[in-house]
Amino acid sequence: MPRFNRRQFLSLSAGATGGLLLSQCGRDTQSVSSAGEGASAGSGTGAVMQSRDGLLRSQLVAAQGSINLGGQSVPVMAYGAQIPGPRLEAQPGDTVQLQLTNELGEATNLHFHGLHVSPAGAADNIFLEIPPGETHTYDFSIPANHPGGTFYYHPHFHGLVGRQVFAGLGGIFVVRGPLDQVPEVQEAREAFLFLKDLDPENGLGRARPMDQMMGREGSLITVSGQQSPDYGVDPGGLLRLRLVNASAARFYRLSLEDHPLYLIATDGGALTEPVELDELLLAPGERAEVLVKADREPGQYRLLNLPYERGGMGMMGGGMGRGGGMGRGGGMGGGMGQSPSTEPQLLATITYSDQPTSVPLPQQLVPITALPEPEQTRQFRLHHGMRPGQGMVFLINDLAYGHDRVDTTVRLNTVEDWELINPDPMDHPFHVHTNPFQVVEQNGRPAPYLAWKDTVLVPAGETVRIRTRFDEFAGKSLYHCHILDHEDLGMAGILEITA
Ligand SMILES: [Cu+2]
Repeated sequence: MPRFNRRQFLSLSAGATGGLLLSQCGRDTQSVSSAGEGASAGSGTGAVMQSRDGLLRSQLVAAQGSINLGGQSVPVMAYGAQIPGPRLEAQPGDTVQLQLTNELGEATNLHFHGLHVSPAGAADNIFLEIPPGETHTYDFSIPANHPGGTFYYHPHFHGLVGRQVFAGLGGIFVVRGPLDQVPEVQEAREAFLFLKDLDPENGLGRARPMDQMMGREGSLITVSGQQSPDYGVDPGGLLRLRLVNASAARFYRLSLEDHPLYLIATDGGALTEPVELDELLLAPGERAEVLVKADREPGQYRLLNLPYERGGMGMMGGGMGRGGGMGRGGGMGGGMGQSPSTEPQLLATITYSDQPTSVPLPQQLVPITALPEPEQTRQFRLHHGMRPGQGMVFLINDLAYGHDRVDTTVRLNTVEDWELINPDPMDHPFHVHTNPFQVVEQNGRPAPYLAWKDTVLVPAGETVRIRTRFDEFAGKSLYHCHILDHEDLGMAGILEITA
């Protein structure tokens, strides 16, 4: 007897309501509908492209346009004329053939953020340049032992990364895996929350000096292309939120009214068991999956973005860290940084349905093995400065990014510890391509649980130690700050993995 499959139904309804759509009528005056304002099913909003018979074959067009959001026309760049771009879904072992056509009027390329695939050739090669008007086909294999998880594709052409991501380019890349087979997780409703701020005034403009210092933030926050969307949950049931911080610089400190969040996956996939949290901080580039247990009074609850102070420039060159007079969350602004919102912001609502069910929280998820002791330890200092003739620069170990310079050479199949040291008065989220890592300790405190990450927040004045194995793929790769204006201004280094 066919069994009613709630997840299938939900993916259809999410497809009908998710995503902002740039319509194709007219070239420069593309009229656009936000999905929440009546885009109809089948219009292409919230498109999902899934692999079939081991092959994910798809096309993406990157183009400029505008969307109508909250009564305002917002200039954007988008994949497939929608924000977020189409969701790509594959399985471990699949081949990906993705044709990217660049209609942006400037160079671009693609990065498959978090995927453990080759950094070379036609794979996750961020050194490729796709000139305007040209098409390139990405073609790579996802290893058969690749973990499942919520990954993220976005442009990565150095110098334009912040601008293009800020303008709206990005999408979710899901690899299905063992976490999807955990019975309680399977029973949960599934929702994708692509957190992206947009800027009606300067969405496609040049970065202003303040934007360069702190990274660009837009005043309009969208969740999967909508403003404060609503997600349903059945009383007694579970809701699985797959969260992606797709913003170029904005942080999200998430909290759900009257409900804890049960963390079940981080950037690189499943945890061993759920971790109960009151709130969850997601820096740019980070992803997480949480379960919400609908065991409160039926009603509507707000998913909030709580205030968070990520530092600022302080007195130029003053180098004041936390506690050095620039209180965090103490109501003082960040010096020359952006003054953070002091009020919680509404991101979404979660509403109980009238169809009670009973799904317990899972006890066990997918086991994680700790990496062995490192063969080598390196240090990376993340900081900024002024350079004559260049102005503001962002540096790693005193060097700004050099396209022709290899900064760090490692050997394939070795384990290393990297000490990420942030003497700056502002936070820097650190991202490494190609191989995930485990956080070992933060400021000398051991990490509270084992987890796979590819982006880790290094708060102002703190040190974070990560451990990684350079596994399977040789070639040139990258590490960098995921405040993307910092990356474009130099806070990036080339990693060469030698066989
Ligand atoms: Cu940074």
